[in-house]
Amino acid sequence: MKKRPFGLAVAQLGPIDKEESRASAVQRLHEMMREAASRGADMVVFPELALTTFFPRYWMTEQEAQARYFERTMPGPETQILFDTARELGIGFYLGYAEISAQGRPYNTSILVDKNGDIVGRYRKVHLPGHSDHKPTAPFQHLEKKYFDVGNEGFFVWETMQANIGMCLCNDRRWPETWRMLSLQGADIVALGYNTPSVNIHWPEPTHLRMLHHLVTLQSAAYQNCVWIGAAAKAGLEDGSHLIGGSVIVAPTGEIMAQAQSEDDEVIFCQADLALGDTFKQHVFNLAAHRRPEHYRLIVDQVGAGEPLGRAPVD
Ligand code: ING
Repeated sequence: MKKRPFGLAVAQLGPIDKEESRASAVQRLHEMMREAASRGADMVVFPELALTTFFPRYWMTEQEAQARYFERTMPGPETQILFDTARELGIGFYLGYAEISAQGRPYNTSILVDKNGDIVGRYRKVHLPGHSDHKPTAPFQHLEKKYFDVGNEGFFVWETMQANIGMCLCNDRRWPETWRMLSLQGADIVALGYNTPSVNIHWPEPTHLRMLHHLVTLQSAAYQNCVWIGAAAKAGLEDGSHLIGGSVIVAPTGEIMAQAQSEDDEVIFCQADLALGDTFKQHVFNLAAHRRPEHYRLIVDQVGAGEPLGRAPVD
């Protein structure tokens, strides 16, 4: 199988303090973009909501949130340097941020930028976790359902930088439907950023399960969909609330090829061969040869779990 080399980097961010400026956060991203390029990366994956602290942990009005934590233009004055540097160094990037759309709607968004510094794709988060009501007794909030609309554009794969690249965001990775939508479009690579609190505010879930579920989700998704995955955390203790690290690069075999060791700013890198996924796509996960959508109707037609449909055989 002819090799298809692709330098994949993931830039994990440590905490962004509530008072930290966008310019300061962008400077950290900029330094990691330079390091990724120096290690031969064709693309670097940045976290979800990478320009500010993870503000859905705070109760405020939508107006306050939008004034303080959202971007109305991309690139904007503070983020332009990332686009200029992408062009200067010939490296693409994935960036997560809070978007106010041209129609004035709020989304948890990521963009895919090519080596010319041009935005080739945009994704608006579909699976919004958490709640929209105030939970005053909780140690922190998780108000993505309050501050963001459900993404209105769906899941796509873009052909760019000699690869088919798909995007998702954080909670999306927990839903198999996300990955199948991307593998059905021939994805070679899926980029995603995440902010995953280590403490569950809904029940006393052992914290070690956060990392287990994060890794097992990505490793099975990579294998079952024959994709390389670059997953970038915003990590560490942000304003007293802990976010897991565990940024990883996962191969289509399901093997972890690189993993962050810290909960700070850290670049990980893998000289990937996109052809590794091709072998699995042609054999064990040849979708055209093996899938039987006529037996999967419930997956699309039904939202929540219903009653068992099994009946005794009649013949
Ligand atoms: N954060 C978390 C995530 O899905 C979460 C929220 C954690 C939901 C653990 C369920 C279980 O990783 C975001 N931003 O989606």
